[in-house]
Amino acid sequence: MATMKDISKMTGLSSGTISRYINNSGYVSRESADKIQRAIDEINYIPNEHARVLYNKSSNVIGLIVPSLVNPFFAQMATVLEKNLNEKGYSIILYNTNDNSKEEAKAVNMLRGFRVDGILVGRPQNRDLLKKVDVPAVSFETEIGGDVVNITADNFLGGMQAFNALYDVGCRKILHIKGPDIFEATELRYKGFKEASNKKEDVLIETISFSNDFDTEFSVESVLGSVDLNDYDGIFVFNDIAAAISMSYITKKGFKIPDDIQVMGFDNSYLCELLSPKLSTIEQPFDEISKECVDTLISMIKNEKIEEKTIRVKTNVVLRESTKKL
Ligand code: XLF
Repeated sequence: MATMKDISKMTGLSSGTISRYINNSGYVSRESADKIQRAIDEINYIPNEHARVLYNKSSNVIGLIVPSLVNPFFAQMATVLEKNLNEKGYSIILYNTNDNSKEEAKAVNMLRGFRVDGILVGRPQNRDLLKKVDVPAVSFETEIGGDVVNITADNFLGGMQAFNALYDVGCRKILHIKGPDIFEATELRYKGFKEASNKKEDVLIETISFSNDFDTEFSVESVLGSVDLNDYDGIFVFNDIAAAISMSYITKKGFKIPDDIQVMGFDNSYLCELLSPKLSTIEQPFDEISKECVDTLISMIKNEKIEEKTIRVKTNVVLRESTKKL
């Protein structure tokens, strides 16, 4: 493996000059810079990142922990976050935990070992560990406490919007397929949905739960098998991927969407446009959430004062084909 010494030999320049060029940490003449770069290209030199981190006291790397990569919401969030971080000069190390709290704890500790400048974690579970983590940390969607900032869609508002949207298109017997109890976001969606439904007297509401988010072994029969779909004219599902699974089940059972049953998801992931009929949903604005996460984390890294510990981003109703036209 090529080293700085090799570059020094090839260029006749001191290791101090070469180190300043590589770490971008001081003056190097144009002529020396060109010589060094030519040598780097010739021997395919890759800087030792560990040495660079020690030298610069910063890695310009952010640890990004997501609970799922099969759920399009988190895949899309990871994509947007990476793009926004790259634009600010940061790279990422990505961990997927499959909603496993032990894997999440392992990821947090590994990232600290890699000396990342900050951690972004989606739907976290290890509150105590994250509260005492010694690098700036931002959670997207779960309240952690301590110095960890929480940036989230306004899930309570989203739940209310989902109910009102279904009510406005005529649904009066609505089933809510709720997310697992351990997800703070979906509990809030449920509470918002309930609160909005309490304001109407001519509507019947029922709730069942998925015990986990979608994984590749997921069996929809085990959740919806006991439901008599004839009892409902509308279904609000806690996220888009679960809505997609529910839609295929409803169609297989011979019901037409939206004529017999109208369906509303949550996320506004890319999946909505790919389904047939296209899924009406509540939008969690990816770009805005990601931008807030990145700007806040970078401010924390720069030791700037953070005024708000929770930032809620407004959700929006997006009507497509799985609900009737008004
Ligand atoms: O944690 C919630 C549940 O699922 C998250 O925001 C999601 O909506 C992503 O699909």
